[in-house]
Amino acid sequence: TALIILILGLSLGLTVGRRNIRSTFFSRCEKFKEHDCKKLWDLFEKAYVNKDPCKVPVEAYNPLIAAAPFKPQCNKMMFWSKTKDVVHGLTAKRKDCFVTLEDTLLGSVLDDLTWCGKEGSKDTFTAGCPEWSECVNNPVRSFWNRSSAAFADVACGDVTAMLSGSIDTPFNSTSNFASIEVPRFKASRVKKLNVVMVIQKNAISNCNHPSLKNLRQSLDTGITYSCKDVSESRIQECGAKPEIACGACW
Ligand code: AVW
Repeated sequence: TALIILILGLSLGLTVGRRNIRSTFFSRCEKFKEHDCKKLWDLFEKAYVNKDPCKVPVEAYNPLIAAAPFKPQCNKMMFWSKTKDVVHGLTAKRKDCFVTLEDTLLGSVLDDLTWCGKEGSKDTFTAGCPEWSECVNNPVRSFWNRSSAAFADVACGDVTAMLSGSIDTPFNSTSNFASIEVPRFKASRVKKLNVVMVIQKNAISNCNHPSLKNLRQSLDTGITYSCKDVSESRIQECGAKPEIACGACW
C-alpha cells in the first residue's frame, strides 16, 4: 500500500504541477485580449512535450512566436543585462515610455517560469528540469534565446539598454544582450542606442568602462551610440512620477 500511495501521490503532484503552469499561462495570457490563448498554449507545449529536455533547440519555438509576433514599438524598446529588477520596476509604471521583452504577451506569460517535457510523456513538468547552464538546448533557455532574437529583430528608432554599474563587466560577450540582441540591431531600423548605466550605492563601473568599447564596435555602422550614468534613485523617481516626460527621465 505504501508504494501505491507513493505512486498516487507522485502522479497527483505532477498533475497539479502541470495544471499550475497551464493556469498561470492562461491567466497571464488572458490579460492580453487580442490573442487565442488556447492556440498559444498548444503551440507552446508542442515545442518541448515528449522531448528529451536537453534536446529542445531554439527553432522549436518558431511556430509559437509566429502566432504571437513581437510588434515594433519604435523609440520605446528597452533592453537590459543584469538589471532585471530595476528595469521592470520602471517599465511596470511607465508603459507610456518603455517596453521590455517581459512586457510583451509571450515574455510576460513565461517570465520567471520553469518548464520541460520528458521522452515518452505528454506532460509538462516544472520540477526536475535542467538548470540554465546544464545543457544549451533546454526548453527555458531556448525560449528566451529565440524570443530575445525576435524582439531585437523588430527594434527600431531610438533603443535603450540598461546595464549594471555594479558588476566588473557591464557589457559581457556571454550575455544575451551582447550575443543575441546587439548583433540584430540593424542601422536600417535602429537609429540610436542609448545606454543607461545603472549606478547603485557601491558602483564599480560606469560609462567609461572598457567593455563599452566592445559594444560600440559591435554596433552596425550607422547606429549612433550614447551612454549616460544614471543613479538608481533617479530611475525610481521616473517610475514614481508619471508627470515626468519620457525624454526627461534622465
Ligand atoms: P542577464 P542577459 N539561470 O541578466 O543580457 C537561469 O544575464 O543575458 O541578461 N536563468 C538565467 C541564467 C541562469 N544562469 N542566466 C540568465 N538567465 C535568464 C532578454 C534569467 O531569466 C531581454 F530582452 C535572467 O533574468 C534583455 O535585453 C535572464 O536570462 C536580455 O535578454 C537575463 O540574464 C537580458 O539578457
